[in-house]
Amino acid sequence: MRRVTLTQFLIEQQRAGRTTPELRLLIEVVARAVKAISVNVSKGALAGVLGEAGTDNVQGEAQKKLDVIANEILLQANEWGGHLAAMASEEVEEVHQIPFDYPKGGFLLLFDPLDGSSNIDVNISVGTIFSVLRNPEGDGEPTEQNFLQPGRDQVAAGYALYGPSTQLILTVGDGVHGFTLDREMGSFIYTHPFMTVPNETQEFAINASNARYWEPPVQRYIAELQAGKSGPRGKDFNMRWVASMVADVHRILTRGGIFMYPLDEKCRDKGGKLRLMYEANPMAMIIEQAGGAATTGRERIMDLQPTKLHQRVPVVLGSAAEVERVTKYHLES
Ligand code: AHM
Ligand code: MG
Repeated sequence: MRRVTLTQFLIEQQRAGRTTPELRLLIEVVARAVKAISVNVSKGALAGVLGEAGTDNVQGEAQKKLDVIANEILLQANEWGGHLAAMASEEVEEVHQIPFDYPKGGFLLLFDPLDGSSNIDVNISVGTIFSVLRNPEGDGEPTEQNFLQPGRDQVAAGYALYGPSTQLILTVGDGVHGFTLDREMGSFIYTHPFMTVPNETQEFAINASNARYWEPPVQRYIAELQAGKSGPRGKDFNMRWVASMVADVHRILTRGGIFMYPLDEKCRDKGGKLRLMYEANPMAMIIEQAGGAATTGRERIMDLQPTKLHQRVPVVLGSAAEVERVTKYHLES
């Protein structure tokens, strides 16, 4: 079998005019950081990287040691390459500026360094999610305002899944492509070309312990799925909830389904649970590029005009027919 590495894939994309040398470099540097995070995640207790860091992040959540390590790896890896104007991280309150002694480039990089961090200490899959925007023209250091662009303006998005194998899933707006880390060689190999979300599905992912807080359209939709063969859907549905968005979305990308973190009474004040810029937008781009759909239950995620860097939103994504049904139930109510 001809083994195509991530580097070769990106160079071929560049030759075909689908990416630029600057974006190629950016993705390669993110992939290098992902390899370093993967090494740390896989060492676990042997490297003393489990447990709490003893600090809170901007969201007021206790940071795990690996949250802090992954964040540092991504910031440091991406500072020097000359392809970025600035970065923003779920773990950092303010925009991260490029140190003055490095050249600057035209892109903005946003990331959730370690998604699903409640799973770290129990040795269950976690991930990294990233999104790339263009820095709007203008002088001076990028501000929060520069980042507040709708998801449809993303030039690339991706995630890494640190599971039994480490995978990198990527889109530059021309389909979704998956790579698997060859740990001995230290390179990502192109293993999953043009991934698509099957339209027909019998699987759903939601934190069912929040059922009593859900809004009526979500209650209705989930009740219909749970009614199985004898209910209005006429078939049985299965439920899975890893509680790592990356792992739950990856399952949907592989075998279809719907993932929901809807608005509920518990997260209403915050606007939702998941973050628009670091989680919802990049995952929405990947799912749409794979033929699926992504809404808040009411509107397309990638059409939202962000108002804050750390904004939270409800998320409904996956197989298009299911997402459309959930959205219809919301709009009817
Ligand atoms: P994190 O970025 O702090 O890890 O939080 C996001 C995670 C998602 O990966 C996952 O879908 C959700 O939070 C799990 O929430 P819950 O604790 O309700 O299961
Ligand atoms: Mg997260």
